[in-house]
Amino acid sequence: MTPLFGHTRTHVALRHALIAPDGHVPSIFPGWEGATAYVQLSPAIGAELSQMLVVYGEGGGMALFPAGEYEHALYVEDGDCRVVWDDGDVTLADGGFAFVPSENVLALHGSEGTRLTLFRKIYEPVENLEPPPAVNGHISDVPAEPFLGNEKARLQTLLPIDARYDLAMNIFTYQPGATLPFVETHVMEHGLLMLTGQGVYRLEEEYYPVKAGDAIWMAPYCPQWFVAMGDEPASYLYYKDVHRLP
Ligand code: UGY
Ligand code: MN
Repeated sequence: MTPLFGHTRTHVALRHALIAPDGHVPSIFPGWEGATAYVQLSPAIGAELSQMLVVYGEGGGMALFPAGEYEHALYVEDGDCRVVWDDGDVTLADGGFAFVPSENVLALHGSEGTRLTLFRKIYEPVENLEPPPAVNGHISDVPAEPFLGNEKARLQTLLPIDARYDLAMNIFTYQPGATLPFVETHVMEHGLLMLTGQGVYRLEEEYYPVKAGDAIWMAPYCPQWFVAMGDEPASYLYYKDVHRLP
C-alpha cells in the first residue's frame, strides 16, 4: 500500500531504528553483477553490525564480499543462492542459511527474484580459541523450542551454540497474541527482519506497529518487547552478538 503522502513508518532514533521498506534506496558494490543491496543497518547508524537485503534481478547475479576481518551470516527468504567461499560451496533454497567466517572471499550467486538477508560484522578473535568453522542448514531441520516454556512463542537457533561463534542468528515465531514474556534489556545488540505477520514492537519508550519486510535495530541496552497481532503467526529473523566478554 502506498504510504500517506510525506509519511513513513520509518523512525531512526539514537539507540534504535525501524526501517520500513517504503524508504529503501539501492546500493551496488564493486564486483557485483545483477544484484542490488538495500543496506538497512550499518555503523553509519551507530550499529556494530551491518544488515542488508540483497535482491537479484533478471537473469540472476552475484554479490561479492572481499576477504578481511568481516564474517557473514545469511538467510535466504525467497529463491535460491549458491554460496561460494575460499574452501567451500553450498546451494541454499529458501529457508536456507549459512555462516562464513572472516578471511574468506564470499560470492553469493542468486537466481532471478532471490531475496536474502545478510548480517556482517568484524570477527572478535579470542586467545587460544579456534575461529568458528563455516556452517549451513535449513530452517526445517532446526527445532522450534518453546521460549521459557511458552508453546506459542518458539525460538529456532540457527547457528551452533559454541563459544567460537561471536554471533547468533535466530528465528522467533509467535502465535497471534503471544508476546516476549518481559521487556528485555541486555548488553547484546540486535539487527532484525520481520519475516511474516505483524505486531507491535516496543523499542525504548516507543511502541511501533511492524510487519513483514520491516528491519529493526536495537542498540545494546535498548529495552525491547513484542506482541504478535492479526490472523497469522508473526516471525522474525534476528542477529545477536554473543560469547564475548564485555
Ligand atoms: O535473544 C533475544 O535477546 C531475543 N529474545 N530478543 C528479542 O526477541 N528482541
Ligand atoms: Mn533481545
